[in-house]
Formats: sequence, structure tokens, C-alpha cells
Amino acid sequence: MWVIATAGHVDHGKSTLVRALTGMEPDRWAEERRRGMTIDLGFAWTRLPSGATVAFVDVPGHERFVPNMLAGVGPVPAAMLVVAADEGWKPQSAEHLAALDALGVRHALLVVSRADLADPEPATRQALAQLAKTSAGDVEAVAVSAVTGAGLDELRAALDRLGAALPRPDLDAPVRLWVDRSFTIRGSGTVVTGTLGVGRLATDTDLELGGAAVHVRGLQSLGEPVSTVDAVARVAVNLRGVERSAVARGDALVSPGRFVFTDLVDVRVHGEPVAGLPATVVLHIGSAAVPARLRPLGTDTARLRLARALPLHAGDRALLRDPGLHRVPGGVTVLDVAPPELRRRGAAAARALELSTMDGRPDVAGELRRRRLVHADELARMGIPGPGAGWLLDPVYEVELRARLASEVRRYAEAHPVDPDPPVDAIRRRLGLPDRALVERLLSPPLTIHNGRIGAGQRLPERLRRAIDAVRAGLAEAPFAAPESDRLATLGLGPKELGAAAKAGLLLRIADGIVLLPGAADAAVERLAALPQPFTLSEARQALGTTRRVAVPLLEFLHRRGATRRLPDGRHTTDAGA
Ligand SMILES: Nc1nc2c(ncn2[C@@H]2O[C@H](COP(=O)(O)OP(=O)(O)OP(=O)(O)O)[C@@H](O)[C@H]2O)c(=O)[nH]1
Ligand SMILES: [Mg+2]
Repeated sequence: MWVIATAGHVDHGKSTLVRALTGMEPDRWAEERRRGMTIDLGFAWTRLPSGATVAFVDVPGHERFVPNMLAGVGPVPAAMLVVAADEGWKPQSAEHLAALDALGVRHALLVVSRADLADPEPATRQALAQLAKTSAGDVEAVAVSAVTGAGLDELRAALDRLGAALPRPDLDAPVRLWVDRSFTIRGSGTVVTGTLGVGRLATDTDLELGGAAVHVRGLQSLGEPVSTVDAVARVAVNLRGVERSAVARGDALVSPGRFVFTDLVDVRVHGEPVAGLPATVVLHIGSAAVPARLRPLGTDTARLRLARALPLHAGDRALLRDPGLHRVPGGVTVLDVAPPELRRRGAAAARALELSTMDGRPDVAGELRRRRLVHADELARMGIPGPGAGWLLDPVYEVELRARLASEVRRYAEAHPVDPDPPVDAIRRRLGLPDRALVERLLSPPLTIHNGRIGAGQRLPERLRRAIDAVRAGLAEAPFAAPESDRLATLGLGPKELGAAAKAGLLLRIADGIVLLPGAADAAVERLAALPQPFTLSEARQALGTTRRVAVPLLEFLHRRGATRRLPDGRHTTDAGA
């Protein structure tokens, strides 16, 4: 299905044309029909000669209803600009075209209507010249009369060509369905409608509405119930558990976890210089219209603080409007949906410089340079899908972190001579990293992680590693019950193997044939320090829950390291002494 919005000055025949093409009534309200004027958006569809279906979003032309017009064209990437042959180019012809241009609409068709009332030639020339100056560029023009039916077949053929030229939507892209209508159906609950531009919808799936999960109970497209809908399509979504009052035009249903909700964005402003813009504007994107405070940063870049958060991606096109002055100051491209605070002196100028290099297209390297460290999922939520998954590090920052990590490990070893290998988490905190996996990634040989600690370990043969693991498992249960020599022999752990295990930081060798876990020395000192000082060997043995076989060499080991002292009377103490 193709979706095409109408555009053009009031009374130029947009709705009449849609009616003639589809046989459906786009003016849904009694008031519209009474006044002969479109007020709100209308929806109608038909089959074209090619067999393709085209749906129209018919917009009002009156200047009072420009916000409604913008809600209609916002989510639709193709337009049919209607100009009356007998009236020619008019203010809202210009304003609507400026809006399409601001939104970057590249696919358009000119229809010169009411060709039975005047020669369509002058209006056609005038309008084509205006269109050529915009993102639409050179477009096809068709002259029609809805009264005589002249030109309607040519128009259908031209619509087929316009549709065929539209880019194929990415069906795997995250969904962002801007709501253009919401209502309740007795027995079904809340229903919203919108134009699905990319992605696909399915019943019995979840979406997000304003950050909260909502459930898709049912779907309709062109009045028929369906179980899935692929973009591009007009679609009605029946939502479970959503009050009618909780959703309105301008809200968006989005794929869960795929959009940043933000009320602060940095943008590039197209057209007018930023300095000429008012401090208060309305940002139009999709079907939303949100007041915003504008702070100029560079000559063509600005920061917008939105009155409410929107699901936005970098690269989004939007439009700024000054509701007081009926003009379209211009389009904006969202450059950053999670911009840094500007607190320090000179931060705004630095930011302006940074923004001058950005264009809203996904630039993972640039984002990493600016953010230094970011999760791929978070980047994707900002509209910057990148290669790679998990944490992404700026290469320059990574070099810095590696160096800092090595020096932090050294500092820790100096501060903890008994147990020199720092816990991974301690280093993670020192480096201010959000995830242990990052510490792991930043380690370079000979540093490795063993038992939650960082040390200069080595890779051991699998068989040896399993034997050591068996010993470690036993020690994890009873930390001071060092395995007996026959147990070590059964496991094939001789002096050489135990030496390698100690070097790898997997075991702590306190004497020949006596091994404990690397953290055991610190743990022992902690328990011994809790004893009344000084203490006897037997008291130490009991406190540690072990035998003389282990207690004697362990105390020797601690004495050598200066963690405990032997007193002249043969007793021991953890006190540093004079
Ligand atoms: N003679 C003639 N009159 C037309 C033609 N198309 C539309 N009209 C008349 O022009 C008037 C306006 O038509 P609409 O279709 O309501 O115009 P519109 O562009 O939808 O107007 P808004 O939605 O209010 O902006 C109506 O009285 C139509 O009957 C045509 O091809 N020939
Ligand atoms: Mg109309």
C-alpha cells in the first residue's frame, strides 16, 4: 500500500479529488460537510490501475488548521499538491509546500484542479517553478476536473508512477506509529490509527506508549481485520488496557526499547538563520506538535527543550513553527537525542563546534568519540544502529583506560602486599566503568581474571585447570582445609603444577604442598585480628577451623608478609607493634 497526503490552499479541490478517486468521503464530520471545508484529517483509499492500493490522508487547506495539516503530512513521505487552475498559487499553497520541504518530502505530484473553470497552464507553470525549489524537485503535473472527470485517468496513472518510485520501507526497522486519531469502540476499547511508515505490526505483541508497555489486541487496515500489517500502511490498532483519555493525536506507539524518550535535543535548522528564530517555537514531528524553548548554539544549530518527551532518533526530520506568525521557519534535523548538559563556561561554544560536524546520519565512530563509552543498544535507541553489540568504546579512550587499569592494578598491589590481586569490582569502580565485562575486555597480558580478581595469571592446560578447580572448589567450602598430600597426588598436582597455579593466581602457596585460595591470607588476618591479642597457635588454629598442618605454615607465611608478628613469648599478634 502507498500512503499519500494531500496539500494545498483552502477550497482548491483536494477533498473533491479524493472523493472522485476513491468514492469515499474524506470529510468525516457533519460540520465539515455543512461548511464545505475540511477541518480535520480525512482518510480514503482505492485501487489503482496497477492493482496497487493507495490510501490518502486528506488535509485541510484553511490557514487556521495548519496544525492539523502538519499532523497529516508529518508521518507520510509522499504528497499530492493540489492547486486550482482558476486561483493559482495562494498563501497556503506556499505554506504547505514549505512544510513538505521542511520535512524533506522528496516524492510529490502536482495536480492542477478545477481545469474546467480556467486554463490550467499558468497555474501549472507557477506551481512547478515553486516545487522545483524544494526537496520535491521536478515533479509530474496533471490537470484534472472533478466535475467533468477530465484528467482523472491520467492522474491515476501518475499516482501509480509516484507510488512505484517510493522507496521500499524497511520492515525490520523499529515501529513508530504516530497516532492521528483515537477513539473507543464498544466492546473493544481504545483504538488508535496512524500511518505505519516502516516496520511491521502484529496482534498479540507489545508496544510502548509513552514508555509504558501496551498490548496490541487487534489490528485493522483499510477497514479489514488483519493479524499483521507491513509498512507502508494505514492501520488501526486496538489496544488492551489503555484508557481512551490516555492516548491522543501526537502520541506514538513504538517498538519496545527501540526509542529514546527525550525532551532535550540538539538540532540543525534548515533555511533561516537560528538567530532570527523566536525563543518559543512549536516542534512538529509525526503527528505531534510540542512547544519548545529554543537556544541557539551555532549559526544553524540549536538546542530544543520540549514541553513533553517524545520518542526520537537522531536523523529525524521535524519542523519548527512560530504559531504567532503564520510562516514555516524551516525544517530541522535532529542531531542528538541525548546531548550533554552545557554547564561549564564555553561549553555552548564547544558544543556548537561539535554540532557543526554532525549531520544526523548514523556515525558510530563520531558518537564514540563524543560519548567515549556507550552500549550498542543505547545507541540504537538514539537512532544510531551500529556494527557490534554490547559496550562500545572509543579507541582513544580505550587506550587511556588500559593504561589506567594497569596502573590501578599496580597501586592496589602496593597497598595490599599480602593479597596483591585486586577484585575486578574494585578496579571497575576506580575506572568508573558500568560493567565488569569491560574490565575483562581491557585487560592485556599478562593480566587475567581469576576467581574475581585481577592478576598476572597464565593460561593453563585444561587437565591442570580442572584439577586446580577441584582444589579450589574444596577450599571454597572450607577455606583453611588445605588439601592433603595424597589428595594432591591423586589430582596430579605436584610442586611444578602447584607453582603454575600459584603463578596464575589461582592458588596461594603458603608452603611446599600447602595451598589455599588467593584470598585466604586476607581472610585469615581478618579472623585472627578478631581474637584477643596476642593469641596462641592453638587459638589461631581454632579460629581458622583448621589443623596444625595448615596453621603453622600459614602463620609463618603471614609473619613473612608482615601481616602478623611473633612475640618473644611464642604467641602471635596482628597488632603492628611499636
Ligand atoms: N468546477 C469545479 N469545481 C470543483 C472542482 N473540484 C472542486 N471543486 C469545488 O471547489 C470547492 C472546494 O472543494 P473542496 O474539495 O472542498 O476543496 P478542498 O481543497 O478540500 O478545501 P479544504 O479542505 O477546505 O482546504 C467545492 O465547492 C468543489 O465543488 C473541479 O474540478 N471543478
Ligand atoms: Mg478538503
